[in-house]
Amino acid sequence: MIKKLLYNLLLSSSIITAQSYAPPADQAGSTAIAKSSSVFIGWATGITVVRGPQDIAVPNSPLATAGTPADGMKGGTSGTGIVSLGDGGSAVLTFDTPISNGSGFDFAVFENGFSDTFLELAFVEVSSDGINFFRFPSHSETQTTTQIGGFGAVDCRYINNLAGKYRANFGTPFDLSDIPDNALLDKNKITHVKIIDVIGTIDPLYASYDSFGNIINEPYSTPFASGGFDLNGIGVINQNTLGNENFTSESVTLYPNPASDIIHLNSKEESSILIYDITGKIVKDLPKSNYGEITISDINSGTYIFEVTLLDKKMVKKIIIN
Ligand SMILES: [Ca+2]
Ligand SMILES: [Ca+2]
Ligand SMILES: [Ca+2]
Repeated sequence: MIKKLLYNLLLSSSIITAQSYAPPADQAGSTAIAKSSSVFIGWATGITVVRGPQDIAVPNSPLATAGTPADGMKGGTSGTGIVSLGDGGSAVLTFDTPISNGSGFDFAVFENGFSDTFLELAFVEVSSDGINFFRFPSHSETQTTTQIGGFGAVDCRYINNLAGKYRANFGTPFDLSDIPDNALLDKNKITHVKIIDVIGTIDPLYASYDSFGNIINEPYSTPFASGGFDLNGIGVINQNTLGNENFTSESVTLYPNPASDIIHLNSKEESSILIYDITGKIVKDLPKSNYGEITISDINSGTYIFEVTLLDKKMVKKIIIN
């Protein structure tokens, strides 16, 4: 514990310039997840946006205007839409089927950065009641002595738990386990995710700070319609299907997870089942029948998506087979 504190102290001081975190998309050790990955089993179902000014330091600055709120939740479908938040602007995205804290990353945020170094960043907060929000502990190791200009470069290896760490079409993933436990937060029933633009100026008057008290230095100023964080969408990796009202009359559970050899299905109804691998390829196609258990001993170890259809409803669940 003390070691970790010391380590964090060292990281947050300007003496140490170690690049502590994952590198850009496509590089070894990156945590970036391609939008086309089949780990994404859902997308936000609603959004409200509060735009920030194009330049917070300019009196009566116009607000950012690029895109519409709906454009900021389309990551899964149209792919290219964005809503620009402006300096300090925010968006709250909602999820009809709650996000749950499954194994590893639980969701990923998409921005439209056009390169691995033009990175506009945002804080990420979650809520299970729409009222009490809890922020992912964020960290920026970027220097804070020279302002990064409007089209300046950020090294993503200095950045942790801030959305926008990766270029367009690669999600920055978040693991709900990183947020300290709190009685007002049910990590298995996340219904709201809030994205808050990091302003990026190093002027303490308007600066945004990470969880260690460091100013976060990123492209500033961005005094145009698309100023600030450009939200493209939030892809869901782990879902709380028990909260899915599609299944209130006939709730379905697949267990255990992780599993080996056999997975149990607790349904009295007939169902059909598709099992996809991580690339989206179907590895098992089981016709409609009454399944109490599914044999998986013939499937290689890895992460799979199970799609169970019964009574014309679909349930999708990520399962690790080992
Ligand atoms: Ca998790
Ligand atoms: Ca910004
Ligand atoms: Ca922007």
